[in-house]
Amino acid sequence: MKTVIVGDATGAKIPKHDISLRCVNYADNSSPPQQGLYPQQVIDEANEDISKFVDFLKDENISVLRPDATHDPDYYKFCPRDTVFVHGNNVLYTPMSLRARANEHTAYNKLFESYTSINQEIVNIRREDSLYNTDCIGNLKVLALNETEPCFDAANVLKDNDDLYYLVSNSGNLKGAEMLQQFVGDTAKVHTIEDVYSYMHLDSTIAFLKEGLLLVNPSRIKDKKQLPETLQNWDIIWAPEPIDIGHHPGLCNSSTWGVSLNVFSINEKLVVVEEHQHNLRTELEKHNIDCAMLPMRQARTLGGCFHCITVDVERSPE
Ligand code: DAV
Repeated sequence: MKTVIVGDATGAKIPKHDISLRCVNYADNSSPPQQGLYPQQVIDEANEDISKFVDFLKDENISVLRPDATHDPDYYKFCPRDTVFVHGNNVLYTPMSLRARANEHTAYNKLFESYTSINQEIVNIRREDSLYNTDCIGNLKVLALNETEPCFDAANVLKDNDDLYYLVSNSGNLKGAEMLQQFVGDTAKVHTIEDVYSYMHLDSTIAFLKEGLLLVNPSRIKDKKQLPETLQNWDIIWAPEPIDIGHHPGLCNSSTWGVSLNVFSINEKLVVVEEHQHNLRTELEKHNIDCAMLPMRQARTLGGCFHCITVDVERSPE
């Protein structure tokens, strides 16, 4: 049985405006919205949809861990995938790109206390102004992070057993990939993916469905050759155009792909998909993958659908 962490929208905030928020989240030249809690309706709807998802996981005999209820986040605890990287018995709280997320690991680290064999490591970095390159604002070709120190969100990484795929983007620099390689040592190989997508995270660009089968975003990857060599002989499902579910007015942290491609795989034959993505469902069913269609109404507002709001701990409690 698998164990999964599922995020919580309680206390989700637009943080204090600073150079990190401007460069990492708003490099597309839109301005950050006013600092403060997300509207209560956004938080309530997100938590209602999360409850349905949690019930579904429990019905599938999956144990669900939730973030520390007493933790009041500076940003949020909605997307544990962004923060927590699990590899075997090792948990790495990555050196995240936003200053407001520097302490986000405190929402999760108690969850692993009962796993005596799990080793947790927190990477602290300085996040000085020199880490951020303001030339990225309005210019996709310039990335937000300089190479002054390793910096990456855990969601810049996807795992296929001992091959780790790392997106170099506004939320992950090359030094971060080197640090990740050092962390896993010779137990795994880090493959970088570059010049594919400048913004946040890898999980709206590719999704692993099963060994040898990949779901790929054709608006970002036009040719297999843009993938690391180890993935070039895989079968690819080119994802159909997403259905836009919209977002709260003035508050948007995700493209439409961040909803549709952001599927959560229960096993090789079953994935959780946002309930409006019927074209995607048709494609997946052609490959004998069933889709549980569930709501996540605030996925674009808060910047996360079923993959982002989870982390597979990949082991049973002892
Ligand atoms: O496509 O806007 C959404 C964030 C995924 N963690 C996108 C990325």
